[in-house]
Amino acid sequence: MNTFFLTTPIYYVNSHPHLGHAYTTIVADAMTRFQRLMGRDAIFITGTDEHGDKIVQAAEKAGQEVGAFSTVISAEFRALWPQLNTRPAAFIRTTDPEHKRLVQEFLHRVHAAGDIYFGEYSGHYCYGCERFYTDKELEGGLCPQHQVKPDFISEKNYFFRMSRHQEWLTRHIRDNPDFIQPERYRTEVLTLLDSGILDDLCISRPKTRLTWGIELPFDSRYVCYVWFDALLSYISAIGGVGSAGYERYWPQAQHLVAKDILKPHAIFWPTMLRAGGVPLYRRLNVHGYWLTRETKMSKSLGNIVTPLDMAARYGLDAFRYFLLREMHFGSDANFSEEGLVARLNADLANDLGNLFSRVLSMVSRYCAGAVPAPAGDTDLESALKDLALECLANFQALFDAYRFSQALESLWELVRALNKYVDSAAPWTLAKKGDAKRLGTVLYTLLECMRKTALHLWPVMPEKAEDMYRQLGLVFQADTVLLPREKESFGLLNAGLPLPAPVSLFPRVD
Ligand code: ME8
Repeated sequence: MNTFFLTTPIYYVNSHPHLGHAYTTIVADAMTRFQRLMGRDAIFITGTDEHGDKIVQAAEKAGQEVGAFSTVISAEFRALWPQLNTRPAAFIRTTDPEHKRLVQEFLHRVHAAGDIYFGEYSGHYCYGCERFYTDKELEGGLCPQHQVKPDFISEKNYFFRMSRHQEWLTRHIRDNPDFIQPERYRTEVLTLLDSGILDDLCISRPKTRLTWGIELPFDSRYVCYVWFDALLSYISAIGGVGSAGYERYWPQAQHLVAKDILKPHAIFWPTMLRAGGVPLYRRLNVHGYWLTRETKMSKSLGNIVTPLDMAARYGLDAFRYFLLREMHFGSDANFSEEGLVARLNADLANDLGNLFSRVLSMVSRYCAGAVPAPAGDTDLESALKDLALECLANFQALFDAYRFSQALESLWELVRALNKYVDSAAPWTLAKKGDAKRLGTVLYTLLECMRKTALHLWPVMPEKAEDMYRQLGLVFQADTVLLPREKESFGLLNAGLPLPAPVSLFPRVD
């Protein structure tokens, strides 16, 4: 089946959505739109992660009951996505009853299969990370992530026999180079596995310490560890194991996360799936951090960028474009408003915006506002068309591989070539000479390449792409357009089509 299924992390409700969350969800949305244009039945899902100590503490700090607190923040995430023009097919909360049922069924299955045992454990527990640290892992006695002293806790708990899965998981990652991408994260996971330190995973918390969680089906004195609960949301969101949604989408499942949660996705999750008798996901895609002034953006550090402020100030699509263009998927990137404005002016106002306004105003002036008919290519057009097809083929291959920045760079190679072509073909001279045939060829070639450009930009800038289509006299219909043919042929734009009066698409920002 030609399906595509992508998940974002389900975000913790201990803090308000910020640029980091917006980036992952916008990437998921752009990728899903791209796959739809490639002809696939493509969806992405998102949601909120609501159980565990971290959320209880945030609710206490806010002076609210934890359930009510989670509902409010979860609703904030849910309301944000349409405002960023991202369209998840499902929004899952880990407090949803169907999700709880799935987690309990899954725990029951793994327990019955003998992969869960009861044992004593002591260690340094960091509430921020929701995990135990060994002496060796601490840095100067502090949690390496949060730089706080963990509590030393000793208690009886349930453990998942994760260590027994080390061998096949290592083999699976070795044999399937695509399983974890980009390569550096695959290497990181293999290095971790090769060091042979895969422990069993503590998957319970005694209710004496934490009640805000899903009760273990085989011991009502305990709730489930938040990660064992959260990861299963990827399956409950599509209806649970065996459902129609599961049959349709799970075989193509891909995950999208930042590097902070590489280990749970690369190690906990595949071993959980194997233990529960569920086929593994296909691919884990890992991106880097957005930094502000060289440090990771996070609520505790107080250097948050609010996505809606940026969208309101510079336009949503310009913001989406910036995020995908600026970050090389896999590496960290710096966020600054100066950087955003510079890109907006250079790429959007100058390169793309100028191309549209120059060409459209010439069509309006020289061709009575209708798409002219082409009449035979010269070497100039042949070279331009070769370049266009090459750029579009590159764009498609790179975008499909999550290399968004390079994909857009490739598309801009075309945009810049089109601007150069305007200069060298000089339609104004042809108009003055009364060479209607050549003028028709030049302007038609430009309009057709602009249509292709707009179409390829739709995943990243949906509203602007639709505006561009309107400017070209067309109505954008995502479900009827397929990208593959666009890198092979020209001429889908019909001559004679009347165009509306040109408007400025990307005004400069000062
Ligand atoms: O980890 N740069 O939730 P979370 C880039 N609930 N991306 C960032 C970012 C930054 N500075 N900050 C956050 C959790 N993100 C768990 C996930 S999944 C079963 C459970 C994005 O709210 C990025 O996608 O801490 C990162 O992986 C995620 O938010 C972490 O969100």
